[in-house]
Amino acid sequence: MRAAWFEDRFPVTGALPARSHLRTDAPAVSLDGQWRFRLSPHARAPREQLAADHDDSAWDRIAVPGHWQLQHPREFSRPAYTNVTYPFPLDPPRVPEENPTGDHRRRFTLPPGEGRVVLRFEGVDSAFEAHVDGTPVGRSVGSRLPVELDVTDALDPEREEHVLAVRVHQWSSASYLEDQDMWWLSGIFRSVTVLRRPPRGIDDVHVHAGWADGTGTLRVEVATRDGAAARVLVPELGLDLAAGEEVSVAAEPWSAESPRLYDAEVVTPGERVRLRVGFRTVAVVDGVFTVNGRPVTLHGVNRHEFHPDRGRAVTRQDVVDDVLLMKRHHVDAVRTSHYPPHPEFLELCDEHGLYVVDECDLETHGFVEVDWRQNPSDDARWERACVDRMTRTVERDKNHACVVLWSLGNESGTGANLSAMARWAKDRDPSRPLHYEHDWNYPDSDVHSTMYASHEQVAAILAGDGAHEGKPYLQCEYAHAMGNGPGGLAEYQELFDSSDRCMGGFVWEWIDHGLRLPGGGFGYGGDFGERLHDGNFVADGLVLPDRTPSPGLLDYAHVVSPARFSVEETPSGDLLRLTNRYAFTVLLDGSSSLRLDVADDGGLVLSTTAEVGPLAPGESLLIELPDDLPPGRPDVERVLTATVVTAAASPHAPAGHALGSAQVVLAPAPERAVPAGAPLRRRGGDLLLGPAAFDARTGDLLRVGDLPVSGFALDLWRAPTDNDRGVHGDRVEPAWRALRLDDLRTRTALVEEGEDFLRVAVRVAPPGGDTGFAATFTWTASEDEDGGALGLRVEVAPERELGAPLPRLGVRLRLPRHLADVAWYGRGPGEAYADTGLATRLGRWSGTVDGWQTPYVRPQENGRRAGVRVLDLTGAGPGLRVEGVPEIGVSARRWSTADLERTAHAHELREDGSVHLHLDVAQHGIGTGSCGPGALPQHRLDAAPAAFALVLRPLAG
Ligand code: IPT
Repeated sequence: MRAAWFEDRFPVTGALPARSHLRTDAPAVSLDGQWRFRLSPHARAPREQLAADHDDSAWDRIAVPGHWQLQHPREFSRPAYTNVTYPFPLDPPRVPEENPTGDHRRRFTLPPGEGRVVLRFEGVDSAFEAHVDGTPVGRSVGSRLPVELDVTDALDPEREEHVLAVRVHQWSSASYLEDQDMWWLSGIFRSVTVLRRPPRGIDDVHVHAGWADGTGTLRVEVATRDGAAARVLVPELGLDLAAGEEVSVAAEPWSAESPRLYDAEVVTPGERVRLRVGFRTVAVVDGVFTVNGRPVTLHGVNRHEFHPDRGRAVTRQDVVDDVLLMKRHHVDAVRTSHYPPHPEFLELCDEHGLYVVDECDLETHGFVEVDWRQNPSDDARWERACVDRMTRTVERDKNHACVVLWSLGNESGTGANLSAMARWAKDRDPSRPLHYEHDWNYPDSDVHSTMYASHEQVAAILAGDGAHEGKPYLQCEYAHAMGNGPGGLAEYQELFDSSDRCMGGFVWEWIDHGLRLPGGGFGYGGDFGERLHDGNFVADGLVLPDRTPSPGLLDYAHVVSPARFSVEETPSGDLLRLTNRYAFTVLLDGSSSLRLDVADDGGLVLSTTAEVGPLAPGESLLIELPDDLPPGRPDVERVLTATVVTAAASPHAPAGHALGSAQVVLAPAPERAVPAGAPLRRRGGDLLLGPAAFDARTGDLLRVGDLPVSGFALDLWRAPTDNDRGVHGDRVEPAWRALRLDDLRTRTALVEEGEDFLRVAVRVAPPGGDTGFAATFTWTASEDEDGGALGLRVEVAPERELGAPLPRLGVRLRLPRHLADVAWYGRGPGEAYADTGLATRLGRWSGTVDGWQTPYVRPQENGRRAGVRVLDLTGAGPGLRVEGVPEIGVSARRWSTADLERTAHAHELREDGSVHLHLDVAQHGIGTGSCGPGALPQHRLDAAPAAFALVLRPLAG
């Protein structure tokens, strides 16, 4: 069979030369809205459907921009997710017969005025041909790249309303170049516009705006029509220049910290284009990445475009939401993984201040599965297609101050076509360094970039392993934010900050791509009937699918906050040191101030603003304690919280926004005594000890006060997190499964009735083996007016070396469901594990059991509150107080660990009528093993003899 047009390696016809995305006063008509739509399972849909007068009145309606899989899912065309594997045979450039094809039709009227008529498509996935009034006007590929077609000659002068028919094929040669880790979703998913191109108008603009030593330089090249002359106006700077003329001018620089923009216009007799100019210079100097002459560390995220209902058809509001959320959380850089974003995203990054690594729409990752045979990156027949993609990326986005690097693409192996792209980009735009990660000789990259390098590897690189020394070092992806986590952020940041040669990193990734399921909740790979898929690997963001910040985002915000604190030991005790991590911005100069709060057992005793500052970029100061601090008391824990807060509102946050915060314990809590002294008594088959009752035969805890308790047991398991599972990284779950830690059985070895204690010894072990754990629970109690208190000492020891860390070390119990409310003094308000929860603070918090759950798209261990000194569980009935000795980790949920583990989606978790309370002295760290290193050695929970204690008290209902 003859190849179809879209199986040509470079099938683009009729496209106008690529140019910038411009704001112009030339008339235009948006074609966004409802179109007619008909889907066919193959590419051979009747050609008549493209004819001007074809009757489409019975067709479906479809929203453009949009994906058809999300609006008209059919058995043969539904959302499908693969990470690396192509969902079709590797037979480049040919594609299978099964090629869903959507015909899209609508009527349109012309924008007023004279001049050529151009159709601009901002993004069509993956190949399309367009017909105007029945005449073919062009074909294109390049899903996340714009294309313009001149349709003037096709317009039927007899018609008042013209007819546009667009046939879109899901699969094409281009699909081989678009193997990004995301949903396969097709259609006209970005805007379509009809443009009038006025005579003597402006074809393109190229802004060159640099900045050094207080002076901006500006030159704007303008391509005009019909030989028109162009002027460049920057009223605020009093500039009125000819196109191409270069000036030096005293201007404020642009940076992500201070995104100063100047409104400008380019004017010809036929057209006026509005620009926003940011003066800035980026350069690599002696292996250091600099902006306006200063070394800059990027605190970045990888951003896919995503919305749970609309897929990659994001609205301006979605884009605004992302930018503001990022800024609020101190993210200052975005890698547009792995394609140029919605064009307005870059306008917003200019305006609000985000450094952008603008990545070309190229990924051929799936060829790795055939040892990179036939990889398009290294086959000359694909060169034109590759270079065309780079051209369209650079031409579209070249005028944005925010774009500080170009990236050739992602995970496309190595090859000559990448070099051709790099040559083209360097030639066209020498002002920006280039990035490419996957050729580890870095012939085409100005930066030494890695993905998911462990802390150890990063340390080795920064210590100067000799390789690529002239290039700044960047982790273009790290800290895989899948499910609970990522852990290890603080340690990465410490490394990044240790060397100017490090230009920072980009967390993978910004948002969970969970698609809303018809019945509610968010779905992932496999939920739409795909046979080939990569499950929930698509849900690996710092925000949940609905953009709720996950605990990982709060941690990241803490770690990359510009006001950074460290604890310093001094002769007068531990103090906090504040460092200004901005590159340009002065702290504590009136635009921000340092607030100090002192709390005793969580109760505020002093709140004051420190009279310190200003603090220049890079400088630090030791924070002294306020003079008017009331004397401490030996029976309370005293904590200082220092926070740098803004004085004025910004577009992304109200006044008082924290630029960084930290705590230091000024006086530790006194040691908490484990209650003792109350006699053990027998009543019937029960043993009574202080407020508690036990089963005399089994030693099981039955009641604390009036509160029934069941299922008390040693608790060593957790529902594995995505990072425990480690699909693409250091996994710990297989070892846990091999040890059968998820299936432990208990034998009660001893129930010892002491005079004032009850001791229960158990052996806990998995089936099939001869190794287990010995645990002893020693219960003691005190009696006093308010009902007394029950103490528990736990001693646990593995019988042998396990060869793996333990998931958790603690106890669990089941409580009645009325215990719906929680109030605690400990770290909060959010969840925390050994290497996460960096943003949590010691304080008094309250909430609910339901609110304690973090709805990770795939259920897994979550919601643990750490450092809990005291917790009250209350509701309509008797309550329970839990005290740590001195502190404990707590989770409470309405389902068991087993249910949490076996449920596939967050919305499918069902309460089982109890509150399951888990109290642990430690859990294994979280790490980022879903793609990268597991928990660092210092965050491992090694199985070794351990002891801990806690206190339970009844609370009146
Ligand atoms: C890396 C990809 O670049 C990225 O697109 C994403 O897939 C990420 O991993 C994991 O979510 S490739 C990885 C297998 C090293």
